[in-house]
Amino acid sequence: PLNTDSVNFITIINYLRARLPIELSQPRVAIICGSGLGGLVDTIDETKCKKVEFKYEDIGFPTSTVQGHAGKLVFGFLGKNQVPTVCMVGRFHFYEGHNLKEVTLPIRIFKLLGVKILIATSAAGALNKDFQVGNVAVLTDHISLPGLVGNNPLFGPNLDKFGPRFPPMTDAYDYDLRVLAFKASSSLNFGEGVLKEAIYCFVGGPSYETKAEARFLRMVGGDVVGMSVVPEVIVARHSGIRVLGLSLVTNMVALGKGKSADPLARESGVIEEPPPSHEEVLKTSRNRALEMQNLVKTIVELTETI
Ligand code: CYT
Repeated sequence: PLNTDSVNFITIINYLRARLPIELSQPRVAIICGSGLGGLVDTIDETKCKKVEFKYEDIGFPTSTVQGHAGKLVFGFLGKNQVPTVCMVGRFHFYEGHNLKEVTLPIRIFKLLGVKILIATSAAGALNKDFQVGNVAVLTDHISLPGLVGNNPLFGPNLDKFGPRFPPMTDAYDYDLRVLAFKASSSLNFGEGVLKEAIYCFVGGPSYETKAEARFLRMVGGDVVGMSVVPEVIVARHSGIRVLGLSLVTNMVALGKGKSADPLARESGVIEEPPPSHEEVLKTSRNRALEMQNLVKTIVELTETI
């Protein structure tokens, strides 16, 4: 198991600082590149300073096991106004078997590096029928199913240096950053309704939701469902990092009851979304990769204004 103690944070920080040029050693923005957003690091502006990459295995990070999720940390200047940024290309998921301290280790590192804003991107399935594949969910709130029953990344002794024992999660998703997301979308001519404010349900995975589970999540107010984002957001908020959550809708989640085998049962509607597949998720991510890149980059540029 990985060492997620504070001493190890310092080891990692020292390793990074020793290899980063001074201009990049205090990034203002951290971006978690979910499925399909890895290409963002190819748009880093290298006129002022070359980007610096670290493979996760070289810096004592956990290593990612999911297909479509490479593993590296990339430091560089993003956008026309050269915002110092660190990008996580590939993240860690609870379902891979990492504990939540491992999943969120990078966020602690970001805090120690001086990061002020976290942009957490991901893929998600839509529970809300008003959403469409290709929409971008701008997270307004979350429901952490694992968290409600004891799987919270802050479980255990509190790290007082980072934040309080009982941090509030009301308004975890920063209003000003959400405004910037909508500004960026209109300046890129995304069209009305492409961005959708949404409540994100975090589930453990790796199996996708059943239809009954999906109806349950919809009933309690979820708009999208996914297997990431929330642990990182909780740890970021604990230490006062401002958070923007963006989830690309990669599939519509099946919510119907399906066909009944009981001859006495009233026939129920059988028109339904197909079961989700990782291929579908990756395909949508690939199709929308450029839009997501441009959106995130434009938001990063605008962070100068808040
Ligand atoms: N889709 C997704 N559930 C889904 O249906 N990307 C995550 C979880």
